[in-house]
Amino acid sequence: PQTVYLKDYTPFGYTVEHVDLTFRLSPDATRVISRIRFAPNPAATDRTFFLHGEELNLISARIDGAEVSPEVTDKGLTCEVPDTPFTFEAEVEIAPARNTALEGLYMSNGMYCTQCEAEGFRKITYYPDRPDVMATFDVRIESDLPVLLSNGNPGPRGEGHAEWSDPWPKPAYLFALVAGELEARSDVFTTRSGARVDLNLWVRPGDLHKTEWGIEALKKSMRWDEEVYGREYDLDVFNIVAVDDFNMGAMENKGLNIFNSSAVLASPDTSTDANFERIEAIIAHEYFHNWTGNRITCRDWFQLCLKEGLTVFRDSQFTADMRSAPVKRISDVIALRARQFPEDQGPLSHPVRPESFQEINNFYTATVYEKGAEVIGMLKRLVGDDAYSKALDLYFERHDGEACTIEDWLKVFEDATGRDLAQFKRWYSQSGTPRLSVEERYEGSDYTLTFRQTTPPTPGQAEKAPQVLPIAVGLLNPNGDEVVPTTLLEMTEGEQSFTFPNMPSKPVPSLLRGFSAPVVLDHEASGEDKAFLLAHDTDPYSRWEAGRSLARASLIASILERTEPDAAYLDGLKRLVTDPALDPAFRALMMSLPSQNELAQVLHEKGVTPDPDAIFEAVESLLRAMAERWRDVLPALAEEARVSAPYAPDAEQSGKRALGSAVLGLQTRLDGGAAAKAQFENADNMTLSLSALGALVRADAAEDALAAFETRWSGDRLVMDKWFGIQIMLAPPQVAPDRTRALTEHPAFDWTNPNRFRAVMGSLAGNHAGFHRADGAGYEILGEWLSRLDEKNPQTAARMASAFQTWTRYDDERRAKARATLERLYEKPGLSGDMAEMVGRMLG
Ligand code: HT7
Ligand code: ZN
Repeated sequence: PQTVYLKDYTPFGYTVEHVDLTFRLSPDATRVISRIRFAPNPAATDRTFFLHGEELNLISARIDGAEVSPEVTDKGLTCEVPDTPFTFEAEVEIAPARNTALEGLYMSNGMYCTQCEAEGFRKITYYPDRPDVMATFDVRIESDLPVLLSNGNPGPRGEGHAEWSDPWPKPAYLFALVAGELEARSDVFTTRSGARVDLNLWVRPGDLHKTEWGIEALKKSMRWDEEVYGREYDLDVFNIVAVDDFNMGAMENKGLNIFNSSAVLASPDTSTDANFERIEAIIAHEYFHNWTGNRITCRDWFQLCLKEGLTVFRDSQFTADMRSAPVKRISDVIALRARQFPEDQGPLSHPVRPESFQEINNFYTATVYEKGAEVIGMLKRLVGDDAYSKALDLYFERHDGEACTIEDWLKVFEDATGRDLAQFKRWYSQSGTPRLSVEERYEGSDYTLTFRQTTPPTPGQAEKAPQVLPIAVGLLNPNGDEVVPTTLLEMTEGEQSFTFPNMPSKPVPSLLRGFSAPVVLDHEASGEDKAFLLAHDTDPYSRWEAGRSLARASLIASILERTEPDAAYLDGLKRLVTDPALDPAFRALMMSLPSQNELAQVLHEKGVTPDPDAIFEAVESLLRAMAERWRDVLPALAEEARVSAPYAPDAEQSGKRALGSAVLGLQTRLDGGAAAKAQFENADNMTLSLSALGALVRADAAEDALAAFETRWSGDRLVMDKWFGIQIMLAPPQVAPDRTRALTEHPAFDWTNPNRFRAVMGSLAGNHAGFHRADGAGYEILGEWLSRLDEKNPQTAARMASAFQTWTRYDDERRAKARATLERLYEKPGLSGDMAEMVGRMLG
């Protein structure tokens, strides 16, 4: 595979004025007829006429009506062309029914659909398949299927054909087509300037009862983007389609979003509160792309964070507004530490804006998305809310209709605020997680904080320069009063001190409030200071982090020194968790412990080889101690968490159920599963049913419940994904690999469906001690299945291979077994480029 470099960017030699496409749909022989109007690009010097095209059967090609014979390779075609504007026409044949990679035009349960981001359009027809080539598209679809959809506004519809016209210039990756026997839930949205927009959520017959939440989420998103960002929708219709076979969550195609059914379909019977919240966020995310991604797109794929980081940031703001802002912030930090930190601290580390890649599909990562969003959050903190709004207005005004870069993005902030962002730009080019250490000094009445930042070397980047760190700090008096409210310190040096004068006594610092920068804070605060912050901090994130840090310390001590769980921490936490004045959702978050993966990373950083079994045991014994010590309050907490109103997936009810689920986990450690069994039998919604099932699986007492669940839900693919996943994810580690193997032999293990594959293999990878079982069985199973899936669907297989990204942390025996699995994969004849890049990077 070839490596592509950001520094080599050159514009395409031709602009595209307009594209006409005709599709004659047939599962094994779809004809695609294209008519593309090209003109020499005055901004380019290289006039090579190369059109991407892969897995296409070229039937004929014409330039200005005259037949031509282009030179065709397995990557595309080249051709002699005039040096004045011309029309290129091609007719190709493709086989959607044989497309198992789910890129380009493919079939899912008898329905045609497309996925063109990042480079799927080249599997539909010959085209300059790059995001900086933007054009208007007219599409005609010929098929007897009842529903025929494409981008833009609908044109004439006749017997066996439909036409669509998209007036907004777009890159090919936003092209979409859907055809099938579908039904819609429809609604109408009126924009704030009075335009009517028809909304449709299309699903397979039988799924209509799962569409209400999606349509409501869409309307909320449309209104929010008008109110908060001043962005209105710009077509007469907005279509969403649910598809069962999909490589990722969803896709923001112009006017025709395509969703993995797991990311849009919901009903109280079949979906958990977490599903409802995720769906609301993904619908918002894809909708927000209409401006941040579609109207303003990326110049090249190195700029992916331009649309993804910004759109994740916008969807987080939306969720914070719809639900609880502190709960959303803490959840985002948990997710960042679970997904992005391991990536940034291991062999797959790369900058938010990568400088090279072999396969762009491998860079739809937590770093580009979530760290990309954190970078925007820091920018907003540094310039302030008003300046952020001004800069965004300027961005939309200046760049509407363009394909942009991170330089364009930063320039609007520089122009709107007068700030120099040269140093800030390092957040886009330097990989790795900065570590921030702190020293306190109290002299006279001056209180001084001295910070030091260092970023460990990452692949290809040995030396790191200091980055701009916005550090939000508050100071508390020993009596618990806040003497200095949240203040933003702007750190730009490797080492920097900040003094607070006139402090009557030595305060307790509350550092990095709101997680104001995505760093690891190395602060050796005393146990008393942490307990004090747990009790008194006014910043919800810092309060949560104080508890988290006490839990981490207790767990590390019990792993390394075999100490008993920290009783003072458990008592402090108990006071907080039983405080009725606090939001139940926040209390549930306070009860969650650091993940086993995070503990492994902490040990690794301390120079200790993590033992997954010891980590598992330490977590279990802390939870047992918590259950014992809180025995007297658990019934009242369970009662407090009970919801008597009819089910609603709102923040209030979900918070209560989250608290109830955490409490049930503890109760199960005391009663062996009696309360969980009762909850399972009486549950009238999936949240309660699944939390009970999870508690039973963890207690190894779920046999009957799993059988009953399977009988009830065998006809619902999305629910069966939960059934497959939960019994592996929460299995006792020793049985997890064998259970995984047994489930791969279950008749419903349709492994070519990405959701089902992820439910099984992703859950094995998520069972830390199970995946890293000492005999290497976890590595072997995953390796075998990755190898098998790679032959059909390289994109999904390669993404899942990142489960191995931490393999070098562990002991010699585990390392040898993981290495052997990775080497076997790497040496497999015919391995995809996607997988070769991922495994190659992990082997180093
Ligand atoms: N922009 C979309 C990314 C995406 C994607 C990328 C590669 C291959 C398949 C894909 N499906 C969706 C989704 C998003 O971030 O909104
Ligand atoms: Zn996105």
